[in-house]
Amino acid sequence: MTTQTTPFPMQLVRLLEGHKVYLQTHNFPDPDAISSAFGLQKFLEYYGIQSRICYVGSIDRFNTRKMMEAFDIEIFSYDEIDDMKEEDYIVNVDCQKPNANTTDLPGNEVACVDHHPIFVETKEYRYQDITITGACASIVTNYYKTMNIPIDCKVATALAYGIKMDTDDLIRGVKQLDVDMIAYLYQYADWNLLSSMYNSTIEFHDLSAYGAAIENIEVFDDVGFSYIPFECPNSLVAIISDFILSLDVVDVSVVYSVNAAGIKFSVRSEKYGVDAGKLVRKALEGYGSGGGHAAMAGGFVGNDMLSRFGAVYQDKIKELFMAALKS
Ligand SMILES: [Mn+2]
Repeated sequence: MTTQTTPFPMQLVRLLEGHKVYLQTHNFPDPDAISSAFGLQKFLEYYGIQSRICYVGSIDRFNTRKMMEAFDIEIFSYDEIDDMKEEDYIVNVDCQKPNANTTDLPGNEVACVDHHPIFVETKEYRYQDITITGACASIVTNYYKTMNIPIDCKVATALAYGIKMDTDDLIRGVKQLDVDMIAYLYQYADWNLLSSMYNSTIEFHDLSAYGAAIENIEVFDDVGFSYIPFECPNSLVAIISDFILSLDVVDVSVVYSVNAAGIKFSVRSEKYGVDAGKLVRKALEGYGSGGGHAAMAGGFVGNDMLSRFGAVYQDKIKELFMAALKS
């Protein structure tokens, strides 16, 4: 006797059928989060399920905003949504609840499609596809391949962009699935459109943040610390952390910006044995929150806790990270 099993992605379709669906990305969504949600939205649409993509925070990068236009993506800030009800279904995309970067919205989080490690506190989802890959967009691409359904050119291009961005062009945290999915998308995507996404990626006013980071850099062993002492978008802090990591003498970078609400951290590691996610979590324990992948992670310390850092917060931050590295 053979048993007929429902292919995994179809279980998500069945779960969502008949419900009002929101696809919620992590706060301040990046290209991987947006492309994954967009890919999933079109996948569900193929099976007759309508959904809205939403996020909390802002879309503060030029290249991320450029995606909306290039790929015809419609995405809503939660501020623009006033009719979400408790019975509405939410799919967490490129994030998990409860995590500091995933705001708890009124709807019911029934499903999760993500590539971040599972936290102890991760909520039980009715549908949970958490696969450790370089990009969440790879998981979503695989849904099309598994079900062998057509993929629109703009969707394919957006997914390829998400994979390329989150894996730093297939070198950061990359897994076989990422490489396979880029190969799969190649035939459907518009590679000229994709390459145009790489033109003009730095905005003129970003230069002041780069300038501050260069001025404030200090290197201890192979750990590069730097900070931007003024308001700076989260995504730019992340890009500057990548930039500091690219220095020959730096294998672990800790970059933070001082914003109105507190200090936002972006941590990178290319050092064997140093897991960026665990490092930031440990360093900020008791002060704030942090987490992420082995290669890239983020953290936050709110203003209420800042007083405990003393007059020279830069020194305390160095001390916390160096201690966490040594333990
Ligand atoms: Mn991602």
